[in-house]
This record gives sequence, C-alpha cells and structure tokens, in this order.
Amino acid sequence: MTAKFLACGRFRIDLSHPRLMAILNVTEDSFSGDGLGADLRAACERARRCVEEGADLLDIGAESTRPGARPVSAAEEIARVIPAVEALRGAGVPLSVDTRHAEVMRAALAAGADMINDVAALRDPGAIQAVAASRAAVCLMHMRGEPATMQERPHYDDAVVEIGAFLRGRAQAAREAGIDADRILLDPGFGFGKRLEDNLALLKRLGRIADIGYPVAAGLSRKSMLGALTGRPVGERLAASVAAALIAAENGARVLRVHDVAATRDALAVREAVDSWGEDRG
Ligand code: HH2
Repeated sequence: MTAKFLACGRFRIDLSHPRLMAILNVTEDSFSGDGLGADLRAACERARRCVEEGADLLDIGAESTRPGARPVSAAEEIARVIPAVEALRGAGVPLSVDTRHAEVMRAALAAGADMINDVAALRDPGAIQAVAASRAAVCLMHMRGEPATMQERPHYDDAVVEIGAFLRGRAQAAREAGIDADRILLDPGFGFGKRLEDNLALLKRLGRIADIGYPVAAGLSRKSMLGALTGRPVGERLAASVAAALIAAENGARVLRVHDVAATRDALAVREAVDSWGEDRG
C-alpha cells in the first residue's frame, strides 16, 4: 500500500492530492533558460513567488542535467546550493536539493535540506548512506547513462517494465540501508535517456510505476518531448507542460516537478473540483 504521506525532513506532506515541486535552478545553463546563476536575491524572489502561487516544495538545483550539459564540480555545486538552502529555510515549504553527488548531499543535509532529489537514484558511492543518516525524503529517479551521452541511441525492449524494475531495485536498496518507505518517491525520469515513444509509454502507463508501492514524482515541464509533439521552442511550452502535468496527475503522479506553478495549480484545481464533485451526492 503506497504511503499517503511523505516524511520529508521537518515536514510531513499529505499526498492525498498531487503536490507541486517548483524548480529553482541556481545554474547558468538549464535547458529551459531559467537558471539564476549565483544570484541569491533572484533565487529568493523566485522562491517567494512560487510559494505564493502554491508550490508545495522547492527543488534547488545547481547542476543542469540537460542532454550534453557541462558537468559541475561538487565544490561548485556546494557553493551555489548551500547559500540558497540557508536563505530559504524559512520559506515555509520543504526544501529539496537536486543533486547526484554524495558530497553535495551531505552538505545540503547538514544545511537543513528536507529532501534529496537524485537523478542517479543514490548510485554515487556514499549517497545512500548520506540520506539514510538523515530524516530527509529522497526522490529516486531513473536515468540511463550520463547526461552528456544519455540521448545517444537509447533503446528499451519495454521501457515501462525495465524502468520499473530499476526503480524497484533502487527502492529496495534504499530500504535495506535504513530509509523508511514513507521517505521514498520514485520518478521514471522523463527525457533522461529515453526516446519520444518511451516517454509516451511511461506517461500513459505511469500507474505501473505507482504499482511498485511508492508515491510517484514526474517531471515533464518544458521538456524536449513536448517540443517534439508541438513543434514549439522551450519558451513556448506552457500549455503542453500543463497538459502533461495533468495527465501525469490523472495517471497517478503525486508530485509534479514544474517551472510554472500558477498555471499548473489552476489546472489541478479544475481536476480536483471535478473529482470531488458529487462525492457527497452519492
Ligand atoms: N528533470 C530535470 C532535473 N531534475 N528531477 C526529477 N526528480 N525528475 C525530473 O524529471 C528532473 C529532475 C531536468 O533537468 P535540468 O536540465 O537541470 O533542467 P530543469 O531543472 O530546468 O528542469
């Protein structure tokens, strides 16, 4: 039975409704062009606006993982992420740190991060122990290969089955290391070493990932699969992103990682109103 709550550091998040995780990039080269670099004041301002618009979590990232992105050293990541975590501790929502490096995780957790969002699903040596030693939640994401090369001829016989098996294995490893089930989220990793057909299969059959027994997170916001479907550049994918988030929620996602909080929140409000209408009318 999938947990109805996520134990997330200082917080306990009710997952009876889909929650929004707002993307806060303290990078210079994110694919969506929204990186704030090391401008802490701009990061705080964006965080404040996201919370005002209804973000339930903030996801702070200092390494772009877009295909072909330049790798960032752990020291550089720490220098960008930690001041942001410290500055946003009072934001009123859980702070997630998007990193795949154990060294950065340890620093982020020591600075008070409530969640680690790892596109490498805690495969870096020491990563699983770093999270196990804390009270933080963890998002275990599937990625095939490395960001630099992951879009070079990815192939699956059955993406949903193979990615599901990988996530099941990583959740098992996390549990064995002492991370409780109610601290774990699984994410199929849209766009990370996947063809368009794989991404569509995952979105359509997201329920199969939820069947593993953990709440599911999904990040589709502004991604290139939406560009492939609409022919639109990254700055014009709002409608497609909202549609994709809504489909993910419909198919079982409990955490949606988004750039555009207000628009996604509105779409979810319509869905929730329809969902709950008539509940008291039998
Ligand atoms: N996608 C990106 C980064 N982190 N984390 C999770 N859990 N799921 C995702 O789908 C996901 C993620 C995309 O990477 P990046 O190029 O850094 O761009 P942005 O952070 O603007 O989405």
